[in-house]
Amino acid sequence: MTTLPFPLAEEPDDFAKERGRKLFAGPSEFVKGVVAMTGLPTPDRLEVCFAGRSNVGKSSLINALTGTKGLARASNTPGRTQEINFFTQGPDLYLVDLPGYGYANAPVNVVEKWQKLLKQYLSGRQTLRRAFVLIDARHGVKPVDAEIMKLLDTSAVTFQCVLTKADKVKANEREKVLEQTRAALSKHPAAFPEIVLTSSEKGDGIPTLRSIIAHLE
Ligand SMILES: Nc1nc2c(ncn2[C@@H]2O[C@H](COP(=O)(O)OP(=O)(O)OP(=O)(O)O)[C@@H](O)[C@H]2O)c(=O)[nH]1
Ligand SMILES: [Mg+2]
Repeated sequence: MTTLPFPLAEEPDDFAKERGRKLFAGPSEFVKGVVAMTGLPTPDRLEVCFAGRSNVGKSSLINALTGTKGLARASNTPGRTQEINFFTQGPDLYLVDLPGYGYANAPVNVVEKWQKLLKQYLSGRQTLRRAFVLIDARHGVKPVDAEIMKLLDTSAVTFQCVLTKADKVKANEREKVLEQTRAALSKHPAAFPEIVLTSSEKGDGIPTLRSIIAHLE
């Protein structure tokens, strides 16, 4: 039997799951939205960020992880989250909601400004332990996603692929997307070798992702 590269992350055992649950049982709060590196909060705790195309479900995932509806604004209007938004999770963690990329109607100067800020953030944030790159489980890795992964390869941080909206795909479609995603990830040295399948709507994969975050050091 051959082992597939980039397997789906397994469900954590009870102990690991409990650690994740505990971390996210604490309060979460919006800290600030940032448009320039100078505005970043003091890097005094561990940090993880969520990147992905507009509408992929970044804000919804943060809401699901924290169990706080409406903490990160989720909407039907792509491109709504324009700033780097910082949230605390308990006293020791920042969750960072990055602006969505690949928004077709964004003016060129806006895109350039955003890319510059993202680059600076990803390469210059010492406390950033992992970047989660969200990919729509219906669509797989698009060229804009591959661009971001390339950028992550050159920054110091490991990225992990999270498939979103699992509730919207049938099993056979899911396998196809997984295959495509694995092929795309295998081109990126900074990719963490496990994929997390999630549904913010149904809660699939949320305890797993909580546990992954709780075990980062
Ligand atoms: N069915 C389903 N819908 C979801 C899921 N996650 C997000 N959505 C929907 O997808 C849309 C976009 O979600 P957001 O969380 O706002 O996406 P985003 O990535 O933060 O978007 P931007 O901030 O514009 O970059 C919303 O209508 C959500 O309700 C999911 O797991 N399942
Ligand atoms: Mg958002």
